[in-house]
Amino acid sequence: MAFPQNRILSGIQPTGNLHLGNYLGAIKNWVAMQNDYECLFCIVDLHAITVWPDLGDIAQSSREVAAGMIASGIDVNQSTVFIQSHVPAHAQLAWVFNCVARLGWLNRMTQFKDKAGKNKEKASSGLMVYPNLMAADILTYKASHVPTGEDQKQHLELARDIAQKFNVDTGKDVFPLPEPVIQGPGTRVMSLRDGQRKMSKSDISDMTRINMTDSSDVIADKIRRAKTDPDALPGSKDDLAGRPEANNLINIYAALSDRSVEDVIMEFSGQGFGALKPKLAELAVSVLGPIASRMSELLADPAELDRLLARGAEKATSLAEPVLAEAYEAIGFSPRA
Ligand code: AQP
Repeated sequence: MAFPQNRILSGIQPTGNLHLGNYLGAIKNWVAMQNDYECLFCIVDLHAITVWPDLGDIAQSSREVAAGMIASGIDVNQSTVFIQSHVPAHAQLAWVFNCVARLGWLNRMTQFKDKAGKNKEKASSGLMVYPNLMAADILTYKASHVPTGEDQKQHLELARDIAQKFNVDTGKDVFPLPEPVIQGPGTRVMSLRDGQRKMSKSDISDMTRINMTDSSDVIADKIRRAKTDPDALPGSKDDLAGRPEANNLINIYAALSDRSVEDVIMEFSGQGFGALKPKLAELAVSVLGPIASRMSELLADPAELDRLLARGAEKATSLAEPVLAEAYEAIGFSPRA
């Protein structure tokens, strides 16, 4: 059977506040991809429990992620938006992949080492096998492409290794080898308090990130108080080396305004952060303000959001179940009468 040529799967964890990094690094690109690809966007709640027992309100966060996607321009009539746990094939195929992937492969995953930290023995086994579930997310739809930030490149490689090993071991060409779609500028948004750390939902300090639901005043305040350095803004990209906070603010400006970093550097060259910050705040409010208002309208009707997500899950299930059945058959499981 021919594999889909233009199918994208991407996901986002319902682990807390959606932020500017999620918007610029993922959602904004997804909106743009809708016309070129058949898109499946998954709210990966099964991944969110790998940090057990710090669970939070997963159901509410899932609705917020759905609202954030729709408010940003994901069209649920064109793309499939759904919650991972609503489509059992993800977990079922992940089990198969737990048996396909070798422990040595998982031991090389740098994200596990980062997330587990020094206390590896206390990390959940789910955190260790998380990349197998990610492989299942992708391969259960035979996705041809996966939008991939730097931090997920290694996991996509692993998904390809799993697909290949499954096909070779069973002698059946069940899974494609998905390709990365590397994203443009703004891919990596850093913390407003430390330009060397990623802006993150789970950072304990809210001042490190701009949440997609922040009010205009809060956005302006966070940008005003963002960490900077004492020098004037440089005249070339090379001069941003060793200046992570300046680099971050200029990158954010460029990504929000759809301009090149060089162009933004030209505009602010020789000026202080006092010139950049108010303009950046104004820009961020002009982009995120309408999204935040639409999100709050959507969140005011949770039943309607749940209905949209159920429809997405139905569509996703109809694609995933035949692939799971094909994989089971290739393994040689007894067919269900
Ligand atoms: N700071 C970021 N810059 C650019 N892109 C980012 N993404 C996340 N943070 C940034 C992208 O958003 C998508 C969804 O990410 P995720 O929620 O599945 O997990 P994450 O990458 O682990 O995001 P967080 O915010 O750091 O979550 P927590 O704190 O729960 O671990 C992905 O495409 C990701 O690249």
